[in-house]
Amino acid sequence: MMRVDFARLKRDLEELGAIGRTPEGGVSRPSWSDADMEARRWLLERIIAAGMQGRVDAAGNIFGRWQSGSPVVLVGSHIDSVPNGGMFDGALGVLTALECLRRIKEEGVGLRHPLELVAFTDEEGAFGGFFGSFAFTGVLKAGEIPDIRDSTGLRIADAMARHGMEALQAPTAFRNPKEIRAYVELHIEQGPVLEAQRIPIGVVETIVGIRRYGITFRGRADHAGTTPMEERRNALLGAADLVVKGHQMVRAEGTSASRVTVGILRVKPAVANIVPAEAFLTYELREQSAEWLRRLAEKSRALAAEVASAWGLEVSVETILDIEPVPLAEEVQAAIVAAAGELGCRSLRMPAMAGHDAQVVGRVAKAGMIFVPSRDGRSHSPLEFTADEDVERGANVLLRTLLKLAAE
Ligand code: HGY
Ligand code: MN
Ligand code: MN
Repeated sequence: MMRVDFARLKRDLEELGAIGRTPEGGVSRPSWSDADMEARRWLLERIIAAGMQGRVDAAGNIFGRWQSGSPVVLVGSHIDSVPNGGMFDGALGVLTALECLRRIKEEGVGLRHPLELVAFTDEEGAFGGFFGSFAFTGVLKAGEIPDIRDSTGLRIADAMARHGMEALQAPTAFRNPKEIRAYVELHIEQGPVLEAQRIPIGVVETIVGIRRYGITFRGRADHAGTTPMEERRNALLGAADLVVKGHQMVRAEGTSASRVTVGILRVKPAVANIVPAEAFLTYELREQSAEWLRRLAEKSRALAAEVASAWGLEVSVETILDIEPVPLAEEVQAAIVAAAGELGCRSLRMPAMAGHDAQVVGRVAKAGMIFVPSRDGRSHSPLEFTADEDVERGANVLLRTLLKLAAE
C-alpha cells in the first residue's frame, strides 16, 4: 500500500513553519504580509521542484498540478496564519496535499481524474476571511473589494498592489464548479475531542456558520475631570455593556454549539484624561444551525441598540463576514472513513467549530475534511501541536482518500 514519505513531509513542515516565526515560537503570516509572500515563494518552489506546474490566480490562490484535464480532485488548505498562531493550522493541509501528489506522481499511478493542489488566500481573515476561496467560487464581487480592509485600515487593494497584484481582478479567479470532482482538506482539529476520545481521525460532517460584525458606539469626548458623571456620553460604557450582555445572552439563550467572541476592542481618542468618544469592537457569533445563528444575530443587534440608548450613544453595525454552516458531502465522508478503515484507523464523524475553506468550496462542489488531533485542543497559539504519528497517519488517510476519489 502506497505511503507518504514522512521524513520529506516533516522537513517541509519545519521549513514552512520557520517562515514568519515569532519569538514565542509561533507563526505570524497574515495574508499579503512579507512573511506570507516568503511562504508563497517557498511553496511555489516546492511545487516546481516536485515536477509540477505552479500557478497563482487573480486572487492569489496558489495551485500545483502535473496532469491536464478536468474535473479535478482538488486538495489543500491555506498557508496564511493568524498573528502568533501555530505552524499546523492550514499549512498541514497544504503540505500533506503536496506530499500526496508527489507520491502519486512518483508511483506513476494512472487515475481517472487529475489531482490539483491549492493554497487559498486569506483564509484567516486578516482582510475579513476566505478572500481566495470566495473568489474561486464566485462569491467575491468586484464592488466589495475597494472597502475590504484589515484591522489597521489597510485596504486589500493596496496590500496586493505592493506585490504587483490588482485586487479588482480577483473575481476572475472564479473556477466553474463543474471542473471540481471533489475537494478534500486535511486540518488539525483545533479542539479537544479526538485527543479525549483517543481516536486518530476525524471525519467532518458540518462546518460552523460565522457572523462577524464591526460595531461602533459613538458618544462624546469630554474632560475626565470637569464633566459630571451624569452628563457623560461615554462610548466605552456601551461597548463594555454589550461585551458582557452579549456573552450572557448567548450563554442563557443559545445552544451548546453557540459561540460569541469579542476579539478586538478599541477606543478613541484613547487618552487617559478624555472620556472615550468612540468604541469599536468585533462581535462574532458561531453556530452549527443556520436558524440559531440568525436568531442570535437578531438578538445581538437588538441588544446593541438597547445598550446604546441606555448610555445615550449612537451605534452602527457593519457585517465583516457572514457564512452559513455547511454540511460536507456524504460521498467524500464515506471515502475518508473507508480509507481510514483500510489503514486500520478508527475514525469519528464530527462537526467543525472552526471555519475552513472547505465550507466555501462545499457550497458548490463535493467537499470533505479530515481532522487530526490537536494536543490539549490548542490552536491559534504558539502551543498548537500535532504529534508526528498523527501527522503521518492523517497524510496516509488523505493519500488513500485521494486515490479513491480520483479513481471513480
Ligand atoms: O476562525 C476560524 O475559525 C478559522 O481559523 N479561520
Ligand atoms: Mn485553518
Ligand atoms: Mn485558523
